[in-house]
Amino acid sequence: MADTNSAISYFPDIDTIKYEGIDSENQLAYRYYDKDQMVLGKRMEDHLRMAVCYWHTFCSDGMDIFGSGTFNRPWHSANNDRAAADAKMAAAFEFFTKLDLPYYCFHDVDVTEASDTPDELSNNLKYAADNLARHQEASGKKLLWGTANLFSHPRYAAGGLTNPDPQVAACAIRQIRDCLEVTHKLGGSNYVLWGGREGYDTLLNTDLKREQDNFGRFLSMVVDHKKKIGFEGKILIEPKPHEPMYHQYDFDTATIYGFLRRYDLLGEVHVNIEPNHATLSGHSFAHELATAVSLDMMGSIDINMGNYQNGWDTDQFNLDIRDITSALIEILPSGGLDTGGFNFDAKVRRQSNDEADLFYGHIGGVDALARALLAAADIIERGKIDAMKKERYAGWESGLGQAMISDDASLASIADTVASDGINGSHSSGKQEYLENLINQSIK
Ligand code: XLS
Ligand code: NI
Ligand code: NI
Repeated sequence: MADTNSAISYFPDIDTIKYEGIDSENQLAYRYYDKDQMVLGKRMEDHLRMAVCYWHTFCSDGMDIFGSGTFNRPWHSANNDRAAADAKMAAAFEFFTKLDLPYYCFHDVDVTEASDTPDELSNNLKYAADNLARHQEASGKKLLWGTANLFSHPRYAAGGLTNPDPQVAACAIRQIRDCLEVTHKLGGSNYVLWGGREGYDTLLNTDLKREQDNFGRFLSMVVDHKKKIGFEGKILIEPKPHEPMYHQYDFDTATIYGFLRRYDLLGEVHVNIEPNHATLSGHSFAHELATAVSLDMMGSIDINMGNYQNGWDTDQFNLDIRDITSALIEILPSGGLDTGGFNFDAKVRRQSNDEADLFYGHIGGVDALARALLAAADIIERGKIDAMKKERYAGWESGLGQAMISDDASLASIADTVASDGINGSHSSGKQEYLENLINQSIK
């Protein structure tokens, strides 16, 4: 059994990160994130519900496809055994505590030692879950979501739930069952499915209809199981258009809406949106959030950003305050994130091999979110964007607009109005530049 009160510190030179305000010169301090500050009637911490992810920060050794690891973390060891998993967990909870953020997220394989068989993974996950529960208890940290990794093991090369081989799909289902139950036991707020290999590399070997039908059927079973065990969190799908597969079925929020509708799962499954995945699918972060809100699908956010010059998932800490502000004004008016939160699905660069770099990365990401939250609140309180939108659509609230959307209206009745009333229509300004300026004015 792992000792959760271990005296070893993995970050001995770093104290708990505190709010010091914008004039601070301390690079290990927050300038904007003051967790108790009230914003739009809620504490900052409760608005943002920030989480640290296990995989990029504690599992990665900096390996990329051209070279091996560069990080040499003190909690890593050559063999991925139980002692290594225990050490990694101790480092992770020390880090969550020192950052003073409330949540974390994990994949089953992030928290367990290497497992050769599905059976071993189940047992190792049970052991890890007991340790996570003890760490949560000791630190007060909470689980934002758990997920099963159905993309790293070679058996999942052709997918998990959409695999052509039923035996592989059964292994995926077992992993999901186990991880969903562990997430429930740990009081998780959500359970995520990211279909990294649910898709195809070539249509020449792919039965698209069968794979999607299986995906829909098995996802319904996940929802049934969630209800059976009494898990009250949300089930979330994380859209991404491609990478690692050439095409992924969960392409974007709108595609997932069509899928859920087809398999009668609307209202049962929501989305976990990631800015870098949004841009890979040709959308902005704000577009994906606005779409999710309009379709009642909003779940949670994996906060990060891509590099504007290349076309892959670089998972950088999102420092683009304007981009985050534009996104936040899409979700705050409808009450914000509910069971969701902001999970830092972001990694430090391969050359950033000091443990302090992990802090710098997160501190930048936390402060960008806090600053954008303040800006978004200011925009909402000033009310000018909302007023402009209301005015723009005011015609639909009375007279002709109401008549056109009433049950008696038909194509012909509407068309005839134009001739009889001498309607000509007019073009009024969309005020785009005026609106864009308002965003910048609120960023302080
Ligand atoms: C990869 C995804 C992944 C999910 C969790 O691109 O973002 O990290 O969030 O499996
Ligand atoms: Ni993600
Ligand atoms: Ni990603």
